[in-house]
Amino acid sequence: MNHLATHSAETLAARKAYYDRIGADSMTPLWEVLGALVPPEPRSPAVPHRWSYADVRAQVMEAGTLISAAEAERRVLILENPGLRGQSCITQSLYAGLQLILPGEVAPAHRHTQSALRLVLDGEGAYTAVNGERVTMRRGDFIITPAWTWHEHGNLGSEPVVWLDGLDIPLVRFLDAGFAEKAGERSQGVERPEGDALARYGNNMQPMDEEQRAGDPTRLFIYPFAQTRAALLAISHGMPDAHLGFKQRFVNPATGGSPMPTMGTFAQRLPAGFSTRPYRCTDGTVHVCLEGGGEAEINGQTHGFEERDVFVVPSWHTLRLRARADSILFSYSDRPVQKALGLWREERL
Ligand code: 1HN
Repeated sequence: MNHLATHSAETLAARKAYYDRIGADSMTPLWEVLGALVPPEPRSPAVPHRWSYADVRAQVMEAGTLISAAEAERRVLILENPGLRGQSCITQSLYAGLQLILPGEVAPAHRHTQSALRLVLDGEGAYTAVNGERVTMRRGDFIITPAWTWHEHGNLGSEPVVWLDGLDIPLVRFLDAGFAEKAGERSQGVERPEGDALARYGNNMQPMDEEQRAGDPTRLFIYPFAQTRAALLAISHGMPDAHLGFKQRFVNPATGGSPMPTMGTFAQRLPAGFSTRPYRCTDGTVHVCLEGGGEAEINGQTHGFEERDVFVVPSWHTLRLRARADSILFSYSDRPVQKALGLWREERL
């Protein structure tokens, strides 16, 4: 709409009457909404936000007194973006939640077309099982549940275990492409010993008779933090990238592509005292501080973060990170989707 034009009350009334009439036939004029439909640059309704782990932990523990993992199916507190309340979203395309499993509990097996990642934050003794293989969850481990794989969780230890779930729920919902199924039995059978997938797919080798296509999810479903951390430390010589520090993307080792087609995953080391130059990109990104702490300046507003805190940087918001101590951050976004569609952009300021 041309806001500079002045119109008589008569013209405006005639238009309004016309809009009402066509509205009754499920039509609406483009010229009233064109600017909002194709803005000059991304204007996300999502807002920057940080969740303090100390606060969330207390609240998820309280949930542990109110409902069992079995009754809840998954006992999770969703981290809802304050700009998108009621939509189970942390960005327009992504979901995040903190899941609690208490000693002796089982979260029963199911599968869905949504892909999931787990980032273990707190406690020891839990496992997750993916397609018949269990993996012990250790702090900082990054574990994947590819689309349509059976998965369940259990806690065989003596302490509560908490991890972050990252899923492509809002994206799949947007596409109306979601299916889900519950397993009849509570627990899937164990078909292979622990460590099988890591040995088979995580050692620069592949089985002779398996071909993976670009975009296929990884069969390596655990990226142990011990390895990620050692790799980040080993590359931390010389100058860090001015905008990213020492940052690596996780890959499906069979294809070089993202471990999951819908979510890109990253690990980053920032030496103590290091500040990144301002950076923005079109993929709204969820960050988790695994070690250290510092500050995220997002569009000029400062959000402090400590170990295990989660913060979200919406699309096209300018980010500067400052590390107070040697820090390791994990992050995830919808970057592979945007890249596949030719939409992804970044700007190094
Ligand atoms: C799910 O399957 C899990 O398996 C966690 O632990 C969170 C959120 C929405 C839909 C499915 C899990 C989920 C979820």
